Amino acid sequence: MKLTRPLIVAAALAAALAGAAFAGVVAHRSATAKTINVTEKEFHISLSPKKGAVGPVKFVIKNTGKLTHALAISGPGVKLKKTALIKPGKSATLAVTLKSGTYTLWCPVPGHAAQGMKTSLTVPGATTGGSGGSGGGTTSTPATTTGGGAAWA
Ligand SMILES: [Cu+2]
Repeated sequence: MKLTRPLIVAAALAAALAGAAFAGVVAHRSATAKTINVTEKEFHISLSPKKGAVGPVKFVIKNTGKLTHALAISGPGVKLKKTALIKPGKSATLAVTLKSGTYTLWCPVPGHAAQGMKTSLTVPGATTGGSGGSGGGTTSTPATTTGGGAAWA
């Protein structure tokens, strides 16, 4: 069976190339995607862990309910991302790059969010690679009034 060998090598090479391409897309830099598990049922969404981290994140959404659900997310840098409908017992994944701030997650199936399928995910500021990060913004120093009105004399 010498003939099958080149085929196997070719297949392995193709798989390696595909793997490298996939890694390149997902990893971007050196950060590896963390996983946040999302469980959906009537009518509740639970997250594990409950806090996110800055960087690429893979949401793994499992529908443990009896109805079809889905997951939508919006927040800093994410206008709107959502899964297709997830049938009972099925799961889906959603890749999102998180920034610090608060994200809203909800079930986009009409009526479900209103019944409780809505939650939020807090992402604390990055502790590594200080690109701006925390602070700034609200430093509204009140106009220095030292010296009082003496200048008006
Ligand atoms: Cu739902």
